[in-house]
Amino acid sequence: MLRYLTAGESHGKGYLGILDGLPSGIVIDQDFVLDRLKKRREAIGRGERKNIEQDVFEFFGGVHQNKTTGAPLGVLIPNKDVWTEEQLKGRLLDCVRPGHADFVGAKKYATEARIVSERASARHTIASVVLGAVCRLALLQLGIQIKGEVVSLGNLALPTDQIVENLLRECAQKGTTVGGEVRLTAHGVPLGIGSCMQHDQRCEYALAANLMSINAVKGVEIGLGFEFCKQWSADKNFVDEIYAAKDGVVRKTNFAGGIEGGMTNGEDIVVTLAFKPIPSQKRGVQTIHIKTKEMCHTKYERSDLTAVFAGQVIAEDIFAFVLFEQLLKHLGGDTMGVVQKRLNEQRVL
Ligand code: EPS
Repeated sequence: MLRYLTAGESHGKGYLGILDGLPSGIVIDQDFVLDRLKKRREAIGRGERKNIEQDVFEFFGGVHQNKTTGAPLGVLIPNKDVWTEEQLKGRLLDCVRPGHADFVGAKKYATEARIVSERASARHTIASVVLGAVCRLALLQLGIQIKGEVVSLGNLALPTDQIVENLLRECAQKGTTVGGEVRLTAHGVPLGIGSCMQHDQRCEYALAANLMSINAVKGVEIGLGFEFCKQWSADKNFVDEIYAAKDGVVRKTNFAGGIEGGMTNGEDIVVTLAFKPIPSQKRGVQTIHIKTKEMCHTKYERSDLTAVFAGQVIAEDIFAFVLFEQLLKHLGGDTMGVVQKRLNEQRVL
């Protein structure tokens, strides 16, 4: 079973990640992983934190001579913006920020909102990106490619660079933020991963759960998703008809997003994610002081204008984790050699 855990806080020492259940023999290209971190850090719409952090990592076990050994893979990613106890106390977030974990978390854990927000911060995805990037390298080694794209920002579909720039400038001027959609595509996943036999063996189960876990994601669609209902027409059937061709079977459409009956069907896996606008608003929003219950406005803290572009990087790598996890669940194998051999057999189906 492939699984991962992270620990760490946004302004603490840094983050730890552990990825357990990897086969041996994944070739680790450290520059590739660093580039994923750079893409996350420098994504469009990020706040000033990107100018402070370097986002470098160090493996802490599980890798020898640039290959996974089969042992749990550990990673350490130090923060540069580390706060002292005094700094934490000076930034208590008593006027709790709606939309964040502040109010619920402070009540639930009987602590300060700031302490909760430090862990709830989307910065923990820095560890998910490193671990997901390792899975992505494994998928590449097996001939499976992943792609991500921002397909909408605010209410605008397929925004051009100019539209993005204008929209973000407007957000900055008005002190607000914007959400959007990210589409993920995986090419080269063989037929038959996942199962129709139990609810928790269906491919969508793992995809939706993992991708919904990303901060700011409020919706996951597989294939046509909600458009299956919105685009209804008595003249269309929205099924991916099957044709016999010289070299196998062909589909002319992929409404199902590559999954039928909970199993991959050999077509591209297509998943779309909805990211909400980041709830931190420069212009402030109505709330209460958590201790006095008096009404107040949230205080502005530096924040991102949109999570969508950084979210794309994060989502791609978590998508890689889910696909590799599903693949290993189905094929098994302690070494990449065995995984590759079994994958080749699977591709013949
Ligand atoms: C983030 C760093 C944070 C936020 C962001 C994620 O930095 P700071 O709070 O120090 O400016 O920019 O967190 C959120 C947007 C959020 O809502 O949690 C990072 O590196 O990912």
